[in-house]
Amino acid sequence: METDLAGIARIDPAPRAAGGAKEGRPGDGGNGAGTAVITRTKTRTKRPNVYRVLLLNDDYTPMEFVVHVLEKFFAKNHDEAVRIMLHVHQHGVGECGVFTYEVAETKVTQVMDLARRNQHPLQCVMEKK
Ligand code: TYC
Repeated sequence: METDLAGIARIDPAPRAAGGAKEGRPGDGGNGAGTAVITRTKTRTKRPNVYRVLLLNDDYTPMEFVVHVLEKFFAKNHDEAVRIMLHVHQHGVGECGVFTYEVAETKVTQVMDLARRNQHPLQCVMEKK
């Protein structure tokens, strides 16, 4: 038996019965092909596409505002929010979390909206992991 790329098993033609009967399985059209499709039982494990949401440093956004953003939209406790904010402040960029595409997009929009409404230049971006 061979297996093609789609994982569909092919059952090779059954040997003719002794005596040389022409027909194969019932319903195979009588051409002797003897094909069948079996369903896959093995689970295909594909990891979902995930995206990192990142904060970028700038010179003007107040530290307290960034901490607030991390608590409000990324469910960080105060100590963790301060740690991430300081990481961004010192290294230029830092990760707020990892999400599926739609959730990451929503987080970015929420952060950018709040920053704009408060006239801070804070930038939040997403990148495929
Ligand atoms: N660098 C800013 C300051 O000194 C603080 C800051 C931290 C801004 C993180 C943005 O993503 C940021 N006020």
